[in-house]
Amino acid sequence: MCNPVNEAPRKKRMLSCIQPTGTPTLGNYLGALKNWVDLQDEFEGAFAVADLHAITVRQEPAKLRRQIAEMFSLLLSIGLDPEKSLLFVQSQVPAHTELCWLLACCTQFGELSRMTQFKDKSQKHADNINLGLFAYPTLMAADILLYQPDYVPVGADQKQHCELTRDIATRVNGVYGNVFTVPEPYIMKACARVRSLQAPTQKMSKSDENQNSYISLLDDRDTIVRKFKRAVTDSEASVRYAEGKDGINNLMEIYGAATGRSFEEIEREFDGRGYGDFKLAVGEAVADMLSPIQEKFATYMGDRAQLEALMKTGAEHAQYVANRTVQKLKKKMGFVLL
Ligand code: ATP
Ligand code: LTN
Repeated sequence: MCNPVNEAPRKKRMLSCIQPTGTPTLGNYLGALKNWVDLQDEFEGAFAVADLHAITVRQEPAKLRRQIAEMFSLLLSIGLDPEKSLLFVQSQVPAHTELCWLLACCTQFGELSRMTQFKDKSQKHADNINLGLFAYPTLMAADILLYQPDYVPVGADQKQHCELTRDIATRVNGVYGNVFTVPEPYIMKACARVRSLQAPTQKMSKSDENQNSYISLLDDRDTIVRKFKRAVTDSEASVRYAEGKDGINNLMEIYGAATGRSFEEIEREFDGRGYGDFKLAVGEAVADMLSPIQEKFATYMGDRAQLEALMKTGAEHAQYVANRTVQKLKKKMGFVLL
């Protein structure tokens, strides 16, 4: 038999990436990054800093360099373990740009023109509607397909790009024979939408002009407590989860995610107590959750040699896996391999 009884079934594979375009918020953490950590035992994971995607809008070189190091350090600090998962920087694995070209010739102009992110971003950056911005989803398809994942954990905003990846993979498989696993988007569990602290009907976003509306993962304790103290709530002064209480609902979700408590437990804990007490408790719980991450972050950022060594090992492992996929496709396409 080819599958002996004592052989564990292959773990499913999962891949996701994040752009180094700013310090992630509590929303990015609870909605995306924390899930990656939680899933890394169950899945064979690959996680990358998507720096090539970042230059689809103009970046200042010194700032980009710093943000790549920061994002890589943060991924390590939140608990992604290079012993368990592939962890790397996209631009350090040349196979991404190589596969992107091969896939570009299998992607239709019409398909890319329909992408809502392209429409939004070309409006926002009307002075720089470049080919990379248009081809962004093809590069993302390359990121994904190189590692043959079964699942891609993403937020709702990236679903359209994942659908396009599936279409490209299916097309290439149809034309050249089976090359790619066709991946599925992985819809993440609760706390997928952390709201703005100032406008709790909107999502918390790192590009919000009002800094009081979001918690950055690197905010210090005083800042975190102060931002929660100023969070918009309602005039009822009762901590309970209910329709129309967007501000309190948001704080309850955050407090629940930070402490592991259910809504009923939270309601009981704050029964008869005012919003002031509750906001302080939320601020402290979030600060307690983030402070070990921040300590590790400072250690990684303080040792550039170690950070670069981890990047190098990650890139080498990723390149090994990725090259196999590129070679397989090039051969099927008719290229002469050396
Ligand atoms: P920007 O604010 O600049 O538009 P962003 O904060 O929305 O960016 P992205 O870098 O586009 O963040 O997203 C990274 C990941 O974080 C995505 O998977 C996205 O779905 C998730 N995410 C972003 N904001 C939130 C939020 N408020 N709640 C839950 N998940 C979020
Ligand atoms: N476009 C994504 C980042 C991204 C990505 C990927 C996500 C780039 N390549 C591959 C999943 C898989 C974003 O902006 N959140």
